[in-house]
Amino acid sequence: MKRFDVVTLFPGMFRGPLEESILRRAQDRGLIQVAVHDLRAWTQDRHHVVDDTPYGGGAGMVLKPEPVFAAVEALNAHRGATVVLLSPQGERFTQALAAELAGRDHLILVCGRYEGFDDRVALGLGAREVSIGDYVLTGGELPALVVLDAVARLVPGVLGDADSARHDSFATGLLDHPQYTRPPSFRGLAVPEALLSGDHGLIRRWRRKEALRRTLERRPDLLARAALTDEDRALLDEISREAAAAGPRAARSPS
Ligand code: JCZ
Repeated sequence: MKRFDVVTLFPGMFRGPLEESILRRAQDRGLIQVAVHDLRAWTQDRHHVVDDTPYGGGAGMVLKPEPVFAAVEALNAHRGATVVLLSPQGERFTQALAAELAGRDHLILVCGRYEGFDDRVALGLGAREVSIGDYVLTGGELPALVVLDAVARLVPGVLGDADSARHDSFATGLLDHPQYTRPPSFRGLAVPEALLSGDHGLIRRWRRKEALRRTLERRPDLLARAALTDEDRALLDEISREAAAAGPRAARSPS
């Protein structure tokens, strides 16, 4: 059983996502345990104050360290948890980090608000600061859900056979190949012939080639790091020869 504790000023933001679909089923089956805690429960004063003005002046408010320490220390009485603070200043969340966190028994995800945490929180709690991407959100709640979802689906048994049989895009290092389902022609657009051929060797090769093509076009950064086979290099050669033959202005889009 993997345990997730979430500390937030807005517990209501977690209800929907945790009560649907795969995360709901994983909890029902006892594969993961998720508890969402209101940070205000760890304040001591009558008005449950969690924020204060920043030293040095300026706009906005900073989360006070005391309630965050009290929450994490209460939830981590046995000292074995990995503490994650969601913050735009954190290390980038990747599939590799999701896999690393999936190996831990207990994660405490702490969601910031306002201008973020007092900087002594990360150091004092030995916490990892994590960012889900280079855009600014209103708080750490949606990032915490992203991390929880990405980690939970890696816990053995959480994905059904149908889901887990499927190779993961970022685990293989390439984007996925295009997918199609019925009908074979839709609004004048045909399903690629190879997929209708019933020839499994042809289908496998077509999929690998289209995965490489997409990755080359959309995420050349991923392609540069991917472990490519000799066949992959031959397929990429085909792709660049096709592109050259089609002419410099030919793009694979309707425009
Ligand atoms: C607290 N604003 C915590 C994280 N990747 C990412 N983008 N934005 C955040 C984030 C924003 C926040 C807080 C106040 C995380």
